[in-house]
Amino acid sequence: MKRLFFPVLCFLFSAACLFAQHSGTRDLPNTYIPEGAFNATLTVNVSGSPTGIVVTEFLPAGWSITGSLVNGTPDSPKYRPAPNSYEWTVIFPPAVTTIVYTVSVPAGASGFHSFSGTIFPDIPIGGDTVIQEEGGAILGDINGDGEVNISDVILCLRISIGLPVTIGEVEYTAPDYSGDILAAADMNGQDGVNISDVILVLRKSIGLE
Ligand SMILES: [Ca+2]
Ligand SMILES: [Ca+2]
Repeated sequence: MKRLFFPVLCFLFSAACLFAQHSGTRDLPNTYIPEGAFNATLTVNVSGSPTGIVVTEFLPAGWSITGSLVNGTPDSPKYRPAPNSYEWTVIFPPAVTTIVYTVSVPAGASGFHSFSGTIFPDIPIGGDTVIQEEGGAILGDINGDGEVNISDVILCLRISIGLPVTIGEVEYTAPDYSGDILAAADMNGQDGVNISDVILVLRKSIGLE
């Protein structure tokens, strides 16, 4: 039993290190302009005193990063074309590490687009994920009447469980519906339309988002 003590202690110690995770939040503007540019901010809370952290952001196809500041200093991320992503390696990161990057939007962009990212190895970056075209449809306004209310919640719920929806006397059916409907219903820009999106539409309809 005594002989087991040391390995068990080692295991618990390394497990504690594994679970001491970094976390990150993305801040995006609400809207973009095709052929325009905007700044996005990543705030990473660094756990412990690592030698370095690696932060990767995945951008919509055709969108690019034209410059970035890491803790206020210009820094060029490593670009990977497939998937369209940018990677920063920050050596001896401060406890709160900030990455501000400038995004160039392609001319043909329209509708909603989503961002995602990770802190190595696979910690997802939270915060804002979706950005929409300025003057475009409202996220969550599935029937396109200009507001997000209980009708949209019901439509989102029906889409999330694959039921047909009728909007403006046109019936749309699973799984295709229409691109605009799915884009407006996919509130968090990930994993298609599911119960998480229904909750987000509900929250928006009562002014909580
Ligand atoms: Ca609506
Ligand atoms: Ca979703």
